[in-house]
Amino acid sequence: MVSVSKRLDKVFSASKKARVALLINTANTDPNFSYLTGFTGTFEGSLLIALPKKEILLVSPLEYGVAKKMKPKEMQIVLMESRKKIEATLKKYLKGKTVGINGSFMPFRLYKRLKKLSGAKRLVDISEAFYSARNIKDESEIAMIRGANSIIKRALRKIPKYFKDGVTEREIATKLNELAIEFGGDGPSFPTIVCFGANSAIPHYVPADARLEPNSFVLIDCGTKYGNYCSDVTRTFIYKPKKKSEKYRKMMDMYKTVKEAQLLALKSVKPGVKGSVPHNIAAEHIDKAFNGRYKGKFIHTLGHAIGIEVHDPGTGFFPSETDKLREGMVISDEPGIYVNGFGGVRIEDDVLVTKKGAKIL
Ligand SMILES: [Mn+2]
Repeated sequence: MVSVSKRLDKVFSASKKARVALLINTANTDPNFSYLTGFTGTFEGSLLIALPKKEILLVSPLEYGVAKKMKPKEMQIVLMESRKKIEATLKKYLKGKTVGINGSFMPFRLYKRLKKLSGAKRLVDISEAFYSARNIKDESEIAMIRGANSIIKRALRKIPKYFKDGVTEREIATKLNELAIEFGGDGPSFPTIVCFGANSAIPHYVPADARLEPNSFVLIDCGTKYGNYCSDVTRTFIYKPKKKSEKYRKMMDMYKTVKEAQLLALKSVKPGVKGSVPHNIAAEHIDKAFNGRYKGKFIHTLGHAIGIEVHDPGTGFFPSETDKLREGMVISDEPGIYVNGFGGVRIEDDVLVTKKGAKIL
């Protein structure tokens, strides 16, 4: 069960600037709206007034029924029947006040309109307070991320059944998305990446019409949404390996090196350790392997926070990260080696920081 009171506490204790917040959804849902309501679904145009102990949701007739049914106990629902009613409600809570908004999401056009309509003294960006609240996941968030992981991993275990000579990257990507939905996912958390052969050397490749050939890499980076939360997992396969070939041996050298880097990084994760440490351990391992054969071939950072957004605005495993790891953070552990013209290997799991160390979700 989502504890909205605890989330409100976390946000307002991190916000020095405002004691009331106003969030609005556009065609997209503000991630912080999801955080403070626990609602899944769009709620387009809905306005949320958040106070330290309660919330007022202004909702259109379209979603009034759903909101009534799903609402947390701290929430009062107001139907947006007319402009007058909206204005009166906004004024009641916001007039003359300093009001916190999510500056990372609210369009400037709406900002101006809402400032006028609410009579607020000023609107200030408190997105940092939301980021700091969302950086440490609560139990229900961890349960959702775990669910999103188990669904996508089940799809990834099944996908090799569909590998065959001549199948295209697009076909495999489509199948993967289908499997994730079949297993309970709410849709991809980002466009699925499938790359065959040398295409796997491009980390953010877009699947196209390349056809699968024996003895080549299949790299799949994918995730699903589950109850507002994301997973982000990468697996690299070798299709129909020719075990005596030179190419196979080279592919396996890369694979082993990446797997070792991932595990070494994982072992270093515990509360109190700087976020840069796991990255540096993985990078150093890759740079030194096989007498420097892969030096400089790990071309991205080791990991980013995961939550409502697939790249959540939290502490990560970056060389420049000075934050210390804390219990309840969820961060990806995704080293890779990319050799242009030959191929790439990336292995990615989502990791929960616990008292005892890292736990793969
Ligand atoms: Mn990732």
